[in-house]
Amino acid sequence: MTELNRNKIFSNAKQWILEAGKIIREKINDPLIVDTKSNANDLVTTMDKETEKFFVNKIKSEYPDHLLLSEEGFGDDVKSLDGTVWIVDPIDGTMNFVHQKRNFAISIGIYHDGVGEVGFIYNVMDDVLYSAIKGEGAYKNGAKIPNLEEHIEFNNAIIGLNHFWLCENRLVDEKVMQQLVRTVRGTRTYGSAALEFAYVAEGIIDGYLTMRLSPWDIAAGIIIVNEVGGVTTNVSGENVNMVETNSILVCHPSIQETIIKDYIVKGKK
Ligand code: 2AM
Ligand code: CA
Ligand code: CA
Ligand code: CA
Repeated sequence: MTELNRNKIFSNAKQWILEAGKIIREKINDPLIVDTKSNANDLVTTMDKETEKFFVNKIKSEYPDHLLLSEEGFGDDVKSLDGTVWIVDPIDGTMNFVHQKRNFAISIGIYHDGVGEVGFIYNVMDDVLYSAIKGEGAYKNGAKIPNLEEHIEFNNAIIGLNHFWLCENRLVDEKVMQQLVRTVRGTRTYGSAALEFAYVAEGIIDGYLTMRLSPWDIAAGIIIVNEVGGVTTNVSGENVNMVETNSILVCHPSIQETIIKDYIVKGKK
């Protein structure tokens, strides 16, 4: 991708994401139709679908040869990252959107031949836009986010994770994960994977651990976190596959090995 193309894509995507966010804010108190997907707590609303269609229309009219991988099914059937692919989550944190009317984000990651080139995570209600262009650093509302600290101690870390790790589960012995929770300084559950990535990039949490995410949950976050020196793998330490679901560990590099070896591998079922 040439620098000229990339900069144009960045400015278009930025304009569209801000526009979509403004529409959501204006309609935040309008009546919603809430449906469920894979289970009773897996929600989708008219706003998720309308916002996704907004991006499909913008992207397809400006870039007819680009592909779109998106959650609600209005994009393309994307099987590989050949060419330019926009990976879009119109509302990440739909449960927060429905129950809290805040703490949700629009996430867009733009990949060219498998390489993450441009990423945006937009905290819609707070009007905070995280962005990155590969190799050019990460930004929060236009201000450069500093690189992660050189070294952190695991005992001083704040880790994002949800209760599923602490309940009986198929992946890891919950007793071992309870030990992780007791060892670190604190844990947080924000309910938006994209925002958890943004918070790792900002350094306000030091890691985020989750069992199963889709490409649209992580596509932008990986690009943004990478720019400040954070690392993303699955929970076994392997590279993520951007056209499949993955477990995810995104964190400061100095705690990655501890989390994988002393907890995930040790507690593996
Ligand atoms: P979503 O709101 O776009 O569905 C919630 O803990 C986080 O996990 C959100 O980022 C949510 O994205 C994501 N997630 C991924 N798969 C999910 C599922 N099946 N049900 C609920 N949330 C899911
Ligand atoms: Ca969803
Ligand atoms: Ca999501
Ligand atoms: Ca979503």
